[in-house]
Amino acid sequence: SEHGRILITGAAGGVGTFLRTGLPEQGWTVRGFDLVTPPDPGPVEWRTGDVGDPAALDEAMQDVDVVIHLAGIPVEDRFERILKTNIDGTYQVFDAAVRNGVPRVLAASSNHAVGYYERADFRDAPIGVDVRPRPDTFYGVSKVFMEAIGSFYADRHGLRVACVRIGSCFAEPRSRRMLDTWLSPADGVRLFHALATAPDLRYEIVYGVSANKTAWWDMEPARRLGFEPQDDSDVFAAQVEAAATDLPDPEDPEYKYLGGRFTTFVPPED
Ligand code: 15L
Repeated sequence: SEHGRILITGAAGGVGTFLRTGLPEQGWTVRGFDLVTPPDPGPVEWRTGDVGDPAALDEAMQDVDVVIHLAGIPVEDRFERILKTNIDGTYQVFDAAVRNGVPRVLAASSNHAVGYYERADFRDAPIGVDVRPRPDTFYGVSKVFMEAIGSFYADRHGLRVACVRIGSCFAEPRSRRMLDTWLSPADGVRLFHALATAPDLRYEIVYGVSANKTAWWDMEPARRLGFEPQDDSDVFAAQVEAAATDLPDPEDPEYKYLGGRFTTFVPPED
């Protein structure tokens, strides 16, 4: 294909499904990797496997130009489970990329790596990508680890790495908070396509949100790498407001913190 082959880990998941659907139209050959094959894989190659299995990753990474690493538990969970799937799994993916000569890894970090920052402190200027991490969950801690190993492998091995602190990537914003944090599926495809092709990428952390009127995250680092968001959550504002069952109380964690209610989540018992 025009650009080459992208391997997407976690390709059966929410963001994975948006990307494996949209990236072929941008000129990529897409190979999906996940624990399961979805009923509707679409125009992609597929490998079934676990990110904890180095041999499965070695096989999946043959003839791959870019890895998009999405596989992982997407919400808060017990530390042992986050450790295995998100922390060790992310190590395995980065290590397999270097071992197999894949030059570029784009990894799905999250707003929850910095979820304890307070909106009230960023009224005058958006929050930058270089602030100290302030994870709001063990899940967020695993994303800080992802950003750290990405930096280490970029410096040590010359791997080209972008870590995307994704906001809320769903078909539509599902809550008032998501009017700020929404990344439309189409903008998600645009963002990962830009990062996959940016010639000068060495190591970057970027935020991943659409051109929302109420967003308060610095999008310049992503724009410098070629991302031009086209969507604005504003078109859903009336619908979201009509469906809301609470008031936008600035002291409610949902509105106070960048990570919203993740700041109050307690990992589930077995
Ligand atoms: C995330 O990191 C989660 O994976 C996703 O399910 C959303 O909850 C999103 O953040 C968010 O902050 O809205």
